[in-house]
Amino acid sequence: MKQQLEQIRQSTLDALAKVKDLNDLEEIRVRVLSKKGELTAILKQMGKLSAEERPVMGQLANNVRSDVEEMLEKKAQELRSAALEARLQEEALDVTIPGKPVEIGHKHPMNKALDEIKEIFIGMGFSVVEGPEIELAEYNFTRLNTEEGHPARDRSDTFYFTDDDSVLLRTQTSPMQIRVMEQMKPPIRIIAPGRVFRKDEVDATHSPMFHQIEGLAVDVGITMSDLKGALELFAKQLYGQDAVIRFRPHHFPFTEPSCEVDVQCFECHGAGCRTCKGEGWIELLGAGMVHPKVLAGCGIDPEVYSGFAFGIGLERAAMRRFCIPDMRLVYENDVRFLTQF
Ligand code: 2NL
Repeated sequence: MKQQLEQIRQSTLDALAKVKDLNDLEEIRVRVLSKKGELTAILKQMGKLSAEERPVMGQLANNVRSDVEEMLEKKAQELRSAALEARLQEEALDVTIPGKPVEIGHKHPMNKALDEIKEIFIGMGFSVVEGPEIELAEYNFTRLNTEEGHPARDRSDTFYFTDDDSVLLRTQTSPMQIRVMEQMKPPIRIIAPGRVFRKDEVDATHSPMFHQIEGLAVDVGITMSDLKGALELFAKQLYGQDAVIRFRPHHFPFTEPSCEVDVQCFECHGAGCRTCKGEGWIELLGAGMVHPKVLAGCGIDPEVYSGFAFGIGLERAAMRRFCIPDMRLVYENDVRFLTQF
């Protein structure tokens, strides 16, 4: 029996030398230590021993059992730490390798131009208002002294939603200014930026959707010189202190008198070149003194109050500001174009 026990100890030791993983180890444990295992089989024979032999063998059997358990546990620990070591090797991560740079975007040239223009007028005490793109013809035209039958209301120029031509995509942002005049008492100083829509074919200078910034100032004693002063300041801030502007007479239904404002070409200083198409001047915006009928229609007494208004085409302003030759570039979002700003 003693021999058998020593034999178990030895054979376990031999088997352990060949163990490759925890499964092999478990097999050994079952074979030796389980209820049907080798060691248990021997212990069952203890009854046949004499009273003197029994405690000696019992002692030895216990020694063997604890030795085997110890060997198994030691091996298990070795296997576990070897597995961990292998995994650490395999999943090694070099945290010192420089990361891939994240490309940070920037504002679209249109938004840059819009922000600059907003800042200039905010600096003159104007507030920014925004309103709906779907409008009533009443606000888009009639209240702006543009009666039914006026060519600007033509179906070939305007996107109408209804057969009676009463609801449309706004063709200008002025309807928002009408809404403000209805609700606010003067003094009023607002700019209204936003998308506007006209049935134009796409080419280098036209799009059926474009952006406008309209401005409006209404108060007691506002005159044409306030309009000239404000727009001169605007042009100098946008194009530089040496910018030269001129006012040309014009006609709009909603202003009287009306004018267009040009800035002298910054390439040729008036001589005529490609940038200004030989004109020497570049059109900047349209403006005028708010028509008394428009004021009266909003409940503002034109005998007491007067105002000036203007409208800037944002695409054109941005194209001039950043020397962009074709409006389509502004909408196409080609990164080769956008990354230049
Ligand atoms: C242009 C011309 C203009 C206005 C817009 C306006 C608004 C109200 C009353 C009177 Cl509520 N006028 N807006 C006035 C003159 C010109 O825009 O060529 N825009 C691109």
